Amino acid sequence: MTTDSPSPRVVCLAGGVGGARLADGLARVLPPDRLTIVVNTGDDFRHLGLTICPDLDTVTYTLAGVSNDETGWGRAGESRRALDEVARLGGPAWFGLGDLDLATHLTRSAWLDEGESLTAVTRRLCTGFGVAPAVLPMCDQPAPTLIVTDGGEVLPFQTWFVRERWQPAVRRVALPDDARATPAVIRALEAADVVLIAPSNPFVSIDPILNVYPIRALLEDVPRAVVAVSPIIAGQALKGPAAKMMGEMGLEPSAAAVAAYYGHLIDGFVYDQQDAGMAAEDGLALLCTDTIMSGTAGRERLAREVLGFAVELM
Ligand code: FO1
Repeated sequence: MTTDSPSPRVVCLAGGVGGARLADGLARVLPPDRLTIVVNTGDDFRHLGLTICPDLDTVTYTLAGVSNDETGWGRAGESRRALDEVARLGGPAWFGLGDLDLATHLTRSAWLDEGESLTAVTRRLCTGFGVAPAVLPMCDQPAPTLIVTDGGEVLPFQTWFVRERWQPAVRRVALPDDARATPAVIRALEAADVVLIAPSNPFVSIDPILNVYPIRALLEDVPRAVVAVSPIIAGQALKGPAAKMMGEMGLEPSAAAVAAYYGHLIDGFVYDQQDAGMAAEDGLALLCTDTIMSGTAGRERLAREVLGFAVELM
């Protein structure tokens, strides 16, 4: 951002590793009071008696600089002594919980059990990790994403994603119809100059956020720049099942199809240089650049470019 104009108020909708990395880039270029990250909680589940919030933790750990760079989720320098013992005892060990990560789930679960909201607990955890921007769960109530497979089976998200290694073909994603945004999320969106949709999976990371009433309406109705970054590069997702899901749900796995999927919700679309020349709907502003965030410098570079592009659309 330039020194003579104030930074825009930015809300970033994020889920998964791509979302956390763009959020980290934004945190490096914006003052903390100008950035709010609204995070998907559709992946949350109860496991081993604990409340696990994978996307909130991925964002928190990434912004704190303590995430596992190889997997993108979990902690760097992690050990698995507790999980090995769960396995030895015959307990459910299919979800990879490290010892340090378990400390987060134990603490969160204890505070939730005391009656605190997920928003309040997330704020306390962020303070503990030294994360300054606001990291907000999309809602405080459970809002689980379900996967309806091609065979008609209905699987909880983590069962499909981790236990089944996202192999069962997806017929559709089922989202709850009673999820309500928190006052903190509504306030942030009402005040935002720019809303960025991170390069996260549109169906299982972004749609669960847009599905929370009234988030989609706030993006549609209030005049502000809404810009999405493509999670698809040259027909592939850098990580995860987005491209595979698109094929299974009858969509062409391409950046153009992602732009068309977001449709009139977005004013601008950022896509990778490997897809140079992509065609899009008339009226949609396009930015073609290197969207691969290599290291922290890559995250910061993309964040600056996306913000510069979005500010022009305000
Ligand atoms: N993803 C996996 O593919 N395998 C795992 O064992 C796994 C464990 C895990 C533990 C904590 C956490 O915060 C995230 C974890 N993830 C794991 C990622 C998680 O499933 C996310 O929901 C996905 O990355 C989708 O965003």
